[in-house]
Amino acid sequence: MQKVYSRPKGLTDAEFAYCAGCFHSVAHRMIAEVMEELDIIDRTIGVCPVGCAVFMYEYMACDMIEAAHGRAPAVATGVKRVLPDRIVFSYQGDGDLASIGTAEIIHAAARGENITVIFINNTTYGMTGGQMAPTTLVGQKSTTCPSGRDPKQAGYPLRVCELLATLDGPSYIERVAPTNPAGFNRTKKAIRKAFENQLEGKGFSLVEILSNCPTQWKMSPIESLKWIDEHMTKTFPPGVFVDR
Ligand SMILES: Cc1ncc(C[n+]2csc(CCOP(=O)(O)OP(=O)(O)O)c2C)c(N)n1
Repeated sequence: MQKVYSRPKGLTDAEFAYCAGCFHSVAHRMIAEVMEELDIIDRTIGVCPVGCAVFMYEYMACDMIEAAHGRAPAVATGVKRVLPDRIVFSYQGDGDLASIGTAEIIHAAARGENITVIFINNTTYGMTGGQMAPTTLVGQKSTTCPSGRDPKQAGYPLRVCELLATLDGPSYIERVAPTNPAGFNRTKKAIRKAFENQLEGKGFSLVEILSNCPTQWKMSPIESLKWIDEHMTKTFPPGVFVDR
C-alpha cells in the first residue's frame, strides 16, 4: 500500500493542544511541510507570539524564540540582522500583530526586513476569552461587544494587507482563505513563496491566513469554515496585494 500521509519532519512529536478544528494546527503543519520541502529546518528560527500559539516552540522542529506580545517582528529583525544566513519567521495572531504589535509590523514592513511573517487572523483574542480584536467584523459578537461590534463605539476592522501594501518595503503580501481544498493549496503555496522570497533575499513577506476560532465563535469547525467564506472574505478579500 502506498503511504500518502506522514508527519512532516518540521514538527516535533508533541501533540497539538489546540481546540478541535482550529487553524493554528493547520498553519503549523503547513510551515513544517514547507521547511522540510526547502530543506531549511536546521537553519530556521521562528518567533512565537503571545496568544493561543504561545507554545508553538513545543511543536516546531526548528529553533524557536518567544517574543513579548506583539514584538515578534522586532525580535525577528534582530535575529535576521545578526544571523543573515538563518531563515527567520514570525507567527502572529491578530491581537498580537494588529493590536499591541501594530507599530512593530508596520516598521518591519517599511524597512523591508528580509523576514517571513505568518499572520493568523481569526478576528478575536482566542487565548484570553474571545474579546474584540482590531479585525473583528462590524456586527460580529464577542465577549467585549456582546451585541456585535458597533463602529460608532469601536471603529472599523483593520485591513493589515491593504495597509502594508501602501508601503514600499514589502516584497510579497497575500491574504488566503484555507476553507476548501483549493484554498488549502493556495495557502501552502503562499507560505512556501514567503519562505522562498527570504531565501532569495527579496525582503519582507507576509501571508495573512483567514482563520477560524470554533471555540470563541461558538461554532462547529464546519460552520466556522462557512462563516469565513460568507462573512470574513467580504471584509478581508483574499488576494495578492504585493509581489515584486
Ligand atoms: C503585554 C501583554 N498584554 C496583554 C496580554 C494578554 N493577552 C494574551 S494573548 C492576547 C491576545 C491574543 O489574541 P491573538 O493575537 O489574536 O491570538 P489568538 O489567541 O487568537 O491565537 C492578549 C491580549 C499579554 N499576555 N501581554
